[in-house]
Amino acid sequence: MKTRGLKFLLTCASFLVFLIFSGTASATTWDMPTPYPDKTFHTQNISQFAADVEKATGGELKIKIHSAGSLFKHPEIKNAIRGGQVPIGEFFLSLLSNENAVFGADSQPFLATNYADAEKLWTAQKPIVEKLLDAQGLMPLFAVPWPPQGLYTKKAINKVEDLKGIKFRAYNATLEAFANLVGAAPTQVEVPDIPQAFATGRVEAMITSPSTGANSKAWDYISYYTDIQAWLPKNIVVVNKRAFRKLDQQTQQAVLTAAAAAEQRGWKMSKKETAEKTAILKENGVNIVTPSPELMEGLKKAGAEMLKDWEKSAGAEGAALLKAYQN
Ligand code: PCA
Repeated sequence: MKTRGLKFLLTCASFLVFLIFSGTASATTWDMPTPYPDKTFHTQNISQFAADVEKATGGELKIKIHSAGSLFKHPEIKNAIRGGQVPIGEFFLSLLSNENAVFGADSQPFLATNYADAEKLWTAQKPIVEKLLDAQGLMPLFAVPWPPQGLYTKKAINKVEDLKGIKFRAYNATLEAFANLVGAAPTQVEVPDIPQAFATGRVEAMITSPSTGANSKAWDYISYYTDIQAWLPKNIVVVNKRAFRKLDQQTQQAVLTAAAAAEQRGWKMSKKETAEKTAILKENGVNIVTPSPELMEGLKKAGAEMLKDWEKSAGAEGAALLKAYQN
C-alpha cells in the first residue's frame, strides 16, 4: 500500500515537471517598459496590443508591460532596447532629437497642428526614422500621436509677454527651447512627477495634451487651459531586431499584424481623447480659453524661428522630409 502511494506521488510529480517544462520550453515573455502611467490611452493601447499578440500566438509570446517608468526611466528606454536588456519598449519619439533632428519633426511648434497634418508628417518622417533606427539594430512597430498640445497656466495668458519668467514644465529639448524663446524658465519633468512638481512650486505652467492635463488633475494647480493646438508629438513602439528574429515566422507575423492594428486604433483613441479630456478639464473648473490672435501671432513667430534652426540641423534628410510633407 505504501509503495503504491509513493509510486502514484512520483508519477504526479513527474507529470507536473513535464507540464512546467513543456509549457515554458517554447513560450517567451517580453518585458516592455513605457514611461507613461496605466490610465494613459497609449498604455491602454499597448496593453491591447500585448493581449492581441498573446491571443494570436496561443500564448507563445506574452508581452508584460511595465508602466510609469517602473522598469527603466524614460531617457534610458531606447538604449535598453538597443542593448537587449529588454526586447521591446515605448518612448516619446522626439526625445531622440539630440541624435538626429528628424526624430523631433513632430515636436516643432505649429508645423503640424491637426490629425490630418500629423498623419502626413508621419508618412514623410517614417522612412527616415526607420532607416535611422535600423542602423541601431532597432525596428519601429507603430507610432501614435498625443492630442494637440495646449497651454496650462495659473493666470490668463493674452500675449507671449505674459509668459515671462514663469517656471515651466518641459518634456523634451524642443519644448525647453520654445519655453526659453518666449521668456519662460523651463525644467524637465516626467509625466508621473507632474503633480508633485506643481505642488512643490518647482513648476507653475506647462504645455501638454488634454490627456496628460486631465490625468494629472491639472485643476488642482492651474486655472486656465489655452487651446493653442501647437503640435501633435508621437510615442513610438520599437523592437530589438535580434529579439524579433529569434521568433518563429508565425509569431513575427502575429506581432506585425497586432502592431498595424495598434497604430490604427491608437490614432482613433487619440482623436477621441481630445474632446473627452478637454470636457473633463472643464467639468473640474478649468477655464477653457480660445487663444487671442495676439498670443497666437507671438507663439507662431517663435515657432517659425525654431523651424529655421531645425532645418539647419536636420540637413538633407530634414529638407527631404519637409518637401515630402508639404507636397
Ligand atoms: N503628454 C506627454 C507627452 C505629450 C503629452 O501630451 C507629456 O506631457 O510628457
